[in-house]
Amino acid sequence: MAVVEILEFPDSRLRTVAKPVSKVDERVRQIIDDMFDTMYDAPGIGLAASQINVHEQIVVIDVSDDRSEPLVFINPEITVLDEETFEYDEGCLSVPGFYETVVRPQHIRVKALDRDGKEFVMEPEGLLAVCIQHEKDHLLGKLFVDYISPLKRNRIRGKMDKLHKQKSS
Ligand code: QAP
Ligand code: CO
Repeated sequence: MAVVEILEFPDSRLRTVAKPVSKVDERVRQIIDDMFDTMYDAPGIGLAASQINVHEQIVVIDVSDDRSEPLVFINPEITVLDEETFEYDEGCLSVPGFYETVVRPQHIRVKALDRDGKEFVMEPEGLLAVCIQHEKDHLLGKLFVDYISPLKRNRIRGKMDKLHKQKSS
């Protein structure tokens, strides 16, 4: 069991674009295990490897109430199926304490590899569809606060900077 440190906004390392995983082996499965330990400990519903300073395309998610449905997405590819959108008050383990409404496509298809390196396709709905898009953004160096107004984003940055200064003094 390894709970690891989660990078927090506005850490510039969160802006790194993740590389695809070329081989799903024991090394990758170790990263996945650390990610689940860290996400369940937080607790959170989704975590991208970028958030633990591993810049490879790995996402873990569990949106179930009893934390019994772990999902792994390696090298996830998202296609938008239609024009419909969905609004959700999103949060992020890298921006703790802040929630903002984000509008995203509602109907998507996701193609990815599982923890055995086997390809699968799913058409997620509701919170799971939101969460996968949020986590895929992390792999691209993007955060949910990028979708809100610069004024709100700068306010959050100011508060996070203050928190980080308090922690380090
Ligand atoms: C991403 O976020 C997500 O502020 C996953 O104090 C969130 O697990 C996708 C968390 C909402 C879609 C909708 C946030 C924990 C967890 C906090 C999370 C906090 C403690 C966030
Ligand atoms: Co996040």
